Amino acid sequence: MTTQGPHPVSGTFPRSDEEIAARVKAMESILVEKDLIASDAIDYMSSVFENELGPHLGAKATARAWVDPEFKLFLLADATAACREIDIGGIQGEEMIVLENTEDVHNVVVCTLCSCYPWPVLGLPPNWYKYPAYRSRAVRDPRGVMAEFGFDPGDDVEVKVWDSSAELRYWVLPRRPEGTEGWSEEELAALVTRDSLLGLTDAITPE
Ligand SMILES: [Co+2]
Repeated sequence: MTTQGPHPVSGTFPRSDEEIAARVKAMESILVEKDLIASDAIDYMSSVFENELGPHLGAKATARAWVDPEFKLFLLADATAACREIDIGGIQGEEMIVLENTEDVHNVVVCTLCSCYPWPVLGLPPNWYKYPAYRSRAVRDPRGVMAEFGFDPGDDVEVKVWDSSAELRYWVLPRRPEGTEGWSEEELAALVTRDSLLGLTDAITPE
């Protein structure tokens, strides 16, 4: 997705990846130079966000819910506690709510105000999640946004849009794809994408 227009708060336009990388590098140099942060701390944080947090953890929790009805109930009742039970949790995931997609209801997640996102299960948000175009259109025209992701939930399915905040961060439990009876948790987890955990698509249906 692309976006037009300046950011409503900062007034600046989204920048190129190269420009963002240069600005981050400059800020990092200043923080290290002023002794505000050690460079190994920055390396550690980067490595956590690149290698440890991410949609593979949301996929793991989803696959567990698909094979374990008790865990699924726990996840829907108290996502933060259920995730903690399988060693998933941390900053920006203190209050998570999981929304179950069904035959009749398809849920979509957005943060209309900024970019609140459940880091422990999804990692950092993609750039488009932060852009005004997504934040407004996900509310006004969720079916149109899903169509851009190549997905159509079907006319007889109710679409609900959920607005995350700093206090509450939503994510979606996609429907278990047909044709996956008897699959292992690892095999099932491979069908769960980031976009499906945001409700923009379904999980992948195997051939
Ligand atoms: Co936000």
